[in-house]
Amino acid sequence: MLNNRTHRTRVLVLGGAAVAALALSGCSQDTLDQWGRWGMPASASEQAPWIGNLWNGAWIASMVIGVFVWGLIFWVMFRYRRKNDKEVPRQTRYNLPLELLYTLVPFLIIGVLFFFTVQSQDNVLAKTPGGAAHTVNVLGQKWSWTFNYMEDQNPAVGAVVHEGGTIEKIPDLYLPVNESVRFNLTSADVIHSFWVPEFYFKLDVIPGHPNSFDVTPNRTGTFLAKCAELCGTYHSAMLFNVHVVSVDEYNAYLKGLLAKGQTGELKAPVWVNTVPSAPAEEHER
Ligand SMILES: [Cu+2]
Repeated sequence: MLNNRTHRTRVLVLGGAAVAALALSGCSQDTLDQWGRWGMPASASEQAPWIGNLWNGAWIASMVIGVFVWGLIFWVMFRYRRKNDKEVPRQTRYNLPLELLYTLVPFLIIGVLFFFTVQSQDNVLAKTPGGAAHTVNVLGQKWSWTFNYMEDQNPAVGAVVHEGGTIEKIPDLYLPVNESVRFNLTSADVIHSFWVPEFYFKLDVIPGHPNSFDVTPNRTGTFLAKCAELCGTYHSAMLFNVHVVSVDEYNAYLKGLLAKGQTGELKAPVWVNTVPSAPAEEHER
């Protein structure tokens, strides 16, 4: 009997391990790394760990509580299952200390999560002491983005330059690595949301209510960013590419915009009139 059971357990464990190995061998290292971050992309900013740690911590706390609660449920199910028709347990019962405990413990859990949420929020919204090294004024518009690089104080560029996206052409946003950037977000029409997933950060772009935040990109690369607020018919077209590059490449790119005559700050979208009347399907991404 015991041997049989041991044998069955061994078969189950080996079978489970084989299935797990097969499932995992289909994953690339990237996918495995992403599992380690509970689904988050690899971060690319100095501020991202505040959100990353909050995300990981919340998942771990949820798992611990989940396993504990599932354990209690199954323990009660088996321990107090009906064993015969004569003995029925008392159907009404209370336990004051236990009831106080399960009322207070959730408040404690919420309190801990609240503390870490506020702490992370304060840190990702903190402004760079003495001001950020660069300023980008972002205009959200139906249905693209305009980026104004306020680089008139930057000797390497010496001017305000801009790039405006259209619904046909996704705009590029260049950022210098390891330098702080202040983003000022304004909207020309409806509420959009500025979201670079690798920065673990998004902020609403609200008409009549300028929002701003500072971020320091710390990993070079090209990241696909987007509008994270369902803002209208062509919301799905509101993508933009973020290129985090060296300071030299950043300055060179801005000088390229300067050479093309894209100077001054674009405060109103001139692109709105270019929205085509084509069916929405053609623009789904
Ligand atoms: Cu939008």
